Amino acid sequence: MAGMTTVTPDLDRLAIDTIRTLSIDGVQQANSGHPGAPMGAAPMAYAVWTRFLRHAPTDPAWPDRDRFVLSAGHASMLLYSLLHLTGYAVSMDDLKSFRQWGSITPGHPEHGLTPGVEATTGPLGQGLTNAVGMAIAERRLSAEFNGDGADGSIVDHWTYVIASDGDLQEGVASEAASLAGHLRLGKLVVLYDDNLIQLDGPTKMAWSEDVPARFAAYGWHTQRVGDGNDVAAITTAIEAARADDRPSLIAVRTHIGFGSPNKQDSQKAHGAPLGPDEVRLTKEAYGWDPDRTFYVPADAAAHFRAAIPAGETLVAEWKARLAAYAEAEPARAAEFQRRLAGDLAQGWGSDLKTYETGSEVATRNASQDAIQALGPRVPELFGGAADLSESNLTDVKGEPDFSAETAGRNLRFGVREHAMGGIANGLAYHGGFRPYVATFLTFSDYMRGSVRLASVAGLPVTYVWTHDSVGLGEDGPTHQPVEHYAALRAIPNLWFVRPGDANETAAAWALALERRDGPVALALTRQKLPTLPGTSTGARNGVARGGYILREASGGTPELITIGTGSELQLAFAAAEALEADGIPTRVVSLPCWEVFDAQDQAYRDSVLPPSVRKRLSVEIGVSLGWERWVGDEGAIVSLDHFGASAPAGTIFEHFGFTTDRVADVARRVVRDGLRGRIGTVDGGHFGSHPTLEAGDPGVERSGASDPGHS
Ligand SMILES: Cc1ncc(C[n+]2csc(CCOP(=O)(O)OP(=O)(O)O)c2C)c(N)n1
Ligand SMILES: [Mg+2]
Repeated sequence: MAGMTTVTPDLDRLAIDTIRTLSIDGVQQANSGHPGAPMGAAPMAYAVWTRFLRHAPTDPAWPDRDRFVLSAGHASMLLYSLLHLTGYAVSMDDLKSFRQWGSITPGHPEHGLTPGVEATTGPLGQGLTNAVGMAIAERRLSAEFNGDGADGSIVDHWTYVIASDGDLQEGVASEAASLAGHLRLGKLVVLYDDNLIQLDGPTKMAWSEDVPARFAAYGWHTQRVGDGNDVAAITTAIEAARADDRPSLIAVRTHIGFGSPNKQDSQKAHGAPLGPDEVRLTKEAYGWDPDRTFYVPADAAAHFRAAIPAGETLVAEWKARLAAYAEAEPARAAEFQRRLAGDLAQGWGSDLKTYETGSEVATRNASQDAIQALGPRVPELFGGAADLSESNLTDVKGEPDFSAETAGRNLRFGVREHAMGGIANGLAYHGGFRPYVATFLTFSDYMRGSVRLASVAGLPVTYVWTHDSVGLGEDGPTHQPVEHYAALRAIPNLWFVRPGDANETAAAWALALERRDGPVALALTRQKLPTLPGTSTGARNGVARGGYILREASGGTPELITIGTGSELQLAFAAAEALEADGIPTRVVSLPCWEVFDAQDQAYRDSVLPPSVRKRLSVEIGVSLGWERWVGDEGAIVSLDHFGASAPAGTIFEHFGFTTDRVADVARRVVRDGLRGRIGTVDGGHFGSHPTLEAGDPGVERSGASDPGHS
């Protein structure tokens, strides 16, 4: 909306140059950063922020605000300048401490650190993808809560994006844009900073397609604005974008480093300060005093600050609509508030199932049970799979799909794992939802960029990653995760959970929903697993602590501790029973989530893994990396340090030595012979076995009957 003052082209220009010079000065002061994109994209950002964006600088979390995502996160000074100028709690001192230790103006925007930053961006393509998630969230939330009550518009906002060449070169953004077009996300408007320059030089080095034509093929409404300084033309284009019911791309021809006599239209303006001399020349070119830094002319300040009262009015009007809604439909309004607050409803987990000892259930099926149990009680649970819902078992049965026509509950991502992850992040950023997304665990690699960002930003996204080991069988090594557990455990703030049976799976879902400050990954089996003694009572609290004593040693003082996760928990259990039969007191520890266990106090960790019990054996059908930490230097690690093989699961487990008899044999030798370290597989299949055995062959006595549960 226009400010109180009359907006003339001169005022536009003054305000735009204020954004430019603040960005130039911030980068120069930091002696680090990206001035060129803010200088080129300032007019389009100005048009969005002063003429369209409905936001409230003094209430940055106002739920019905329009979202603005700077996908080109390297242009962060553009965003910080706008936040400062329009009255968010981003001070001039914050701009002066751009990129410095402890500042709220880090190199790339970080959600949660800076008021008004809607998404953590910087890895190109992610912001646009997040924005697709936000637009999906807006549509579904409005379908759920607008309607008959009051005037039916408590959820009604737009998502605006500024994206750069790099954003649109990225595969993740292409996946997301394709889905956005298919879903006809009409309240998404992307302004493309079409400056023909990227980090290494002109985009034509590596890029020649017609970008708007590509987006048109995705089903987008597309336009071009020939002059990126023409605010009127940009404004008209945004109006046309809003009038169309498709998502919109506006390719705005800009000039990187606009106004810099020696660096405009060159990659030299991309990622380095202009330098003191060039800063002076540029300010002179703008008609500014070259001796002033971080200068905000009074007219520009007044114009931008009109956003404060305008935002307060918008919030007040919205609150009035909400009050009327609450009057008309109190229960629905209360539910709306609960959803926005992110609190779980009373009794949310009360339909989670308990499974009887001995019942055989694949953990992916137990996860399906959990989703069904949570579905009605946790309507904010919203997600889907990347064309594998039949395998991942993620549909909320009986609910419609989310499509262009219907804002249903089951999302269909197509085979677009990376965008799926970024869209889930967008749903989480938006609020009102608890997103979950699914594929085969191996293909977590295809979405890892998004998973890492969920972890950085602390987003409560749940990953349902099934087919979690060579136990998936015949599809073979391309599909069989081996290094993934270690690779995912290596991501800070991601909780990687590999439940050992159906009860632990229900508990893992509960853990995921109870977590609000970061993502939780569930690694689930394709194959059936036996429900183990003790999990029906112990799993809920045990999984909530990351690890627990599943079976105590006779007499209470173990000589050996076996530790298992996932489908190998049963092997740890059976081996312990075999050793007990030999008179060796053996404890079984289930360790489904290292990160949560690690976060327990020392006393608890020591009670589960007493430092005095140094004979330990871990069993997990993935790489050994990291297990040293839990088994110590007198422990042994039954692991899989090579790729898998194509064969029925039972055959694979047998050849690799993941059988009850063999694990029991290794366990005995840990106690009796001091066997320790990595234990190689028995037979490496078509990749050859790994020569890691440290104390001779620990036993190859195996039989076809020694593979419970791997049918
Ligand atoms: C996924 C990813 N790869 C690489 C980078 C490093 N990087 C930052 S900006 C950029 C390219 C910049 O080109 P463009 O997007 O056109 O931005 P402009 O130079 O126009 O500001 C690159 C390669 C990144 N941030 N993210
Ligand atoms: Mg560019």
